[in-house]
Amino acid sequence: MKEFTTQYFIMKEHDVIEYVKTMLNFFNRDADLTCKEIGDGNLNYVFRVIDQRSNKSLIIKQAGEYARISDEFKLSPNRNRIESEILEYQNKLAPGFVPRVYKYDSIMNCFVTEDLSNYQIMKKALLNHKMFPLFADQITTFLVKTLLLTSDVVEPHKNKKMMVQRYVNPELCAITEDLVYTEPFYDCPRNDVSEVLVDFVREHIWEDSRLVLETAKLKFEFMTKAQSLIHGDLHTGSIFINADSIKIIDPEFSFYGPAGYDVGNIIAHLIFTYLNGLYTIQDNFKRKEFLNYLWTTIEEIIDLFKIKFSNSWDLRATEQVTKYVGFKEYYIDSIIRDASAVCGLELCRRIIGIAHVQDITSITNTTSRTAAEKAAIILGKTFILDRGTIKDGSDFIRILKNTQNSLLEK
Ligand code: SR1
Ligand code: MG
Repeated sequence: MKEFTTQYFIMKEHDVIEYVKTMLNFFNRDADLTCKEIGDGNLNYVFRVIDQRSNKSLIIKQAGEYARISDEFKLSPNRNRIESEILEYQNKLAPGFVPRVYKYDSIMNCFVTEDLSNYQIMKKALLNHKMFPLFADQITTFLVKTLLLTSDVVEPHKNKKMMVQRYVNPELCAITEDLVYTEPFYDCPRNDVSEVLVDFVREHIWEDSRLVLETAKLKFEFMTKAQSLIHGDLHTGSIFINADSIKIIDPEFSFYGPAGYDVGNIIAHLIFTYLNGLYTIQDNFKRKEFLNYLWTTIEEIIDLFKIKFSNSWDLRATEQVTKYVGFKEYYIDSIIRDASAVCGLELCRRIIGIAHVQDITSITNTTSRTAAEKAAIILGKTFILDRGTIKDGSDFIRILKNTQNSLLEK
C-alpha cells in the first residue's frame, strides 16, 4: 500500500487508482476503476480515471521534477499550485471556460479536475480539418474577461499588486524567456532546426541585426510589463472544444505579463494550422473552405477582442485616468501591437527552438514541410518587425496573404 500523505513520488497508473480510492471521495465504493496516462504535453503527467460501472471519470495532473520534453528543465513540482489556483480564479472571472478543480494536493504535487471527455483537444480537431464557427466569439470572451478584469484598468491597484506577488512564476517564466525570446534568435545549441533549414534561418533570423534587436526589446517588455494575469501558453493544444463550448486548460505559465501575449499566441497557432492546411489538403474545394475559415477566425478574434475589450472597459473601468479621451484606444492598440510581436516570436520559435508543433511536424512530405517552415519564419519575422503598423484583424490577414502570395510565386 502506497503512502500519499508524507512523501512525494511520481505516480504510475496503478498508483493513481490507489490514490483515487484512498484520497478522494469521488467514485462509488463498488467502482471498477481503470486509469490511463494521456498527457502529450512537454511538462506533466495527466491521468484519466474512469469507473467502468458508472462511467464517471476524472483527471489527475501531476507535476514531475523534470519536464517531460528534456531533463535539462528541472522545475519545482509545486508549480501546479499556481495552475490549480489559476483555474479556480479564471472560473470566477470567466465562469464555465475552464475545467472545475476538485482538489489540490501539495504533497503529491497533483490536482484533480473534471474530465472533459465530451471535448476534443482543438489542435487535434483542427488537424483533422474540423471547423468551429463559434470559436472567435468564445475565445475573445475568455480573453477579455481574464485580461481586462485582472488589469489596473479594473482591479484596485493594491489588490492587483498583491496578485502580481501571489502569481510570481519565475521558473516557468524563465522557460518562456529562454525558449520564446532568446534561443531561437541566435545559433543556440539547444535549438532544433532541421538541416535543410539552417542556412535559411541563419540568413533571415540570426544574421538580421534589426530583427534580433527587436526581440531584445520584446524580451524586456515580457519580463517587466505586469499588465494582466495571462495564461502564458494559450495555444490550440491548451484548448478543449466541442460544437458548443470551449474549456481552457494548462495555465501553469500564468503570471502578470503583457496582455497581448495570450492573443498573439492563439493567432500564431491558428497560422500554424493554416500552413498545415495549405500544404496538406489536396482537394481544392476543401482546402479553400478550411483556409477561409481560418482567415475569418483570425480576423474575427482580433476585431471581436477589440470591440469586447472596449465595451467591457466602458462598463468596468475603475481607474480615474482610464476615462481620458484617447487612452482606451492607445491601450487597446498597444495590446494588438504586442499580440502581433508574440505571434511572430511564436511562429519563429516553434520552427527553430526545441519545442515544435504538430501542425508542422506532421507534414510528411519534406518539401512541403520545409516550405511551411520557411513561411512560418518569414511570417514570424514580419509580425515582429511590422508590429507598429498592425491595428486590426485585416492587418493580420494582409500579412498572411502577402506572404503566401510571395512564397507561392517563388
Ligand atoms: C520545456 S517546456 C516547452 C514548451 O512547452 C510548453 O507547452 C511551453 O510552450 C513551453 O515553451
Ligand atoms: Mg501546456
